[in-house]
Amino acid sequence: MILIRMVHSKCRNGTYPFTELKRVVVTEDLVSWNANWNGYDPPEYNSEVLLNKPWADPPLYDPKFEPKWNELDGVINRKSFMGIYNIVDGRPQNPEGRTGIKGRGILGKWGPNHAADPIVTRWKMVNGEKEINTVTKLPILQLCCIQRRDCGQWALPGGMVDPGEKVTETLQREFLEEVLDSMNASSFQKQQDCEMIKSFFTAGTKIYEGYVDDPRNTDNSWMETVAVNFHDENGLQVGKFDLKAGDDAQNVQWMDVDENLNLYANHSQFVKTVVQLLNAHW
Ligand code: RP5
Repeated sequence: MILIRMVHSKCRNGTYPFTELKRVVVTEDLVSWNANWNGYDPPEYNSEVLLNKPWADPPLYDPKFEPKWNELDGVINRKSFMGIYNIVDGRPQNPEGRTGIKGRGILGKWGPNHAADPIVTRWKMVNGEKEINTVTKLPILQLCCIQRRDCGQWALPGGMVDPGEKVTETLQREFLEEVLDSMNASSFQKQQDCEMIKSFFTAGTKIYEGYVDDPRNTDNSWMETVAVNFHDENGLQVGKFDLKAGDDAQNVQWMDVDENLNLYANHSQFVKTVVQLLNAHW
């Protein structure tokens, strides 16, 4: 598994997703909370969509809301992969630094919001052989990705870990919901395919766990993920399926992977690690 160190950029500057609210401009040298910035006072945004939703935290001012920060809080995981995060004025502080907006934006949880991302890959084939790139002489990897319905960007078919759910369950569930449209599909409902999928998703390689540079992050709420590679070496398992978008996806495809890959948040970084691991063309 790799350690990705980066200064977040997708959750800095510009407007907050689905709003016209402008983030305070935070230059790279001022991202760290250790960088002195007297008078840093970004606007606050808490989406109304979150009010009274069973999957979202109550507002911080709700006297009945007594979260256990940095702990497993009942079935809600408020621990961060990034270590112990600070609580400042009663609010969790983004461990990667300033984002130019406070509140929790459109994220359900204050502090870490845990997701899981399956990185499902197969080789690109031509006439029954792996297709080789003529310049690098390396085989071309294909990645299963979805086009997100909320912003139209291509992304890994990940999703939130439900309270109490194991990450391994989330990885398979999200893939089925978003990519094979498990609610409506008929082709793979045969018993043997169900068993194949189950066993395919037991053999993954963990690629990353930690902070996601997600455009929805704020100073007080942020995304974290566990990204796991599931590679179909011979294309006879999940690689054989025609993909069908469902749930949050508006489109889905096996996408050829190379250095031009441009996915949502910092998903491309996770995929680059898989490319190196499998010695594929980039
Ligand atoms: C990203 O948001 C994660 O890496 C994951 O892909 C996704 C989960 O959020 P939803 O797709 O459920 O909105 O930060």
